[in-house]
Amino acid sequence: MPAPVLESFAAALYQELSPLALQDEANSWALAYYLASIGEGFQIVEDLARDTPTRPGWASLLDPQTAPSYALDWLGQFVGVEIPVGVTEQAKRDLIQDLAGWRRGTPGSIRAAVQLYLTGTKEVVITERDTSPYHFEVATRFSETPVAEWAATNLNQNGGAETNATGYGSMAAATVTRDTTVFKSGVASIKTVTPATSGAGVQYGIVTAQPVTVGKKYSFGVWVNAPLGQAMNLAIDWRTAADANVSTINQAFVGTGTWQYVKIDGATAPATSTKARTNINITTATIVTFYADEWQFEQNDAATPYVATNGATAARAAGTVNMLRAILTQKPAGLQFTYVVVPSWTYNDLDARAGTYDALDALYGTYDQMEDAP
Ligand SMILES: [Ca+2]
Repeated sequence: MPAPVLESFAAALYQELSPLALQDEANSWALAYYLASIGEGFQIVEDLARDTPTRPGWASLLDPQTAPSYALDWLGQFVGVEIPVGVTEQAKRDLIQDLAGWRRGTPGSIRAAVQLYLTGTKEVVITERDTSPYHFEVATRFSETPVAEWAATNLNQNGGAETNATGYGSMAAATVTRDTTVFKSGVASIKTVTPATSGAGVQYGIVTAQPVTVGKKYSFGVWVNAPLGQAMNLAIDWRTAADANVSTINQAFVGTGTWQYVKIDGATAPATSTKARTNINITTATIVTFYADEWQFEQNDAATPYVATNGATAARAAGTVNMLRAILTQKPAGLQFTYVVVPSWTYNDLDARAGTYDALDALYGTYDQMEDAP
């Protein structure tokens, strides 16, 4: 048996006990192994506390660039920096180094906290005193904000089929039932068994309408478990108030033999449409069984993560993953705020949200003036 490699604390202990170690090699290094296990608990303190040729003991722990990663959240407390969830190790080091906590309560610190989760140009617009002196609004762009942070309302009132199959209908004589043996989440999914008819499948929105507004963008996302290689189609079927078809958006996909997420992003509701059906169907003349779960139809530029429904529409507020918490840790005490994700920053886009931006209009005649404002 080889001798164990002793770290500094155990090695020092072994040195102290060397008179007892003469027979250690003949005894499979029993003493060395014993001291190695004792030393393990002390080694972490030894590493931090020991003087080095260039620095005194404990110095590395109190330096945000050299502190071990496990100590960063603790170190942040010395300068009032609350480390947000889910940021990289380097971002944590930089937050502490920048003394972000010393600027807490300022627009700059709120902006920086939000930007940790954005991509691209990471633009953040903060509108102070937007509805009262004690309220402000934080807005970020759709294109730079993770879709999980977007607000969403699932217009499919039975997206998970957790209680029944209400609202789902058959296309081309397929058999549509609720199934509790195969599901993506919860306890059930929607099971469809097709006849050998292309176009057979399942749809939602006949019994329980999914209302739409002309000109607005809608997205359809759903998890489907269909046989490997099966040619499938996803569709949004726009309907008039009298339930006549206006037009249909199709998106082909192929079954994978397991659960896969398929979607149609940002389709605009055409003129005369008042509601939409959402469909999943086969495009071959084959008898097929497939399942669907976490079915979501929403007014959004892109499909966002599932908002669970079970008998009624359900909504998720913007920023519930990370943004709201990030703003909470940085905002001035006593102030309230709203977080929104908006399409873009053209002045017309902002102006269209007149309820929020009336005050802005009064202050700044043009978008450029607003941009240049401090
Ligand atoms: Ca389910």
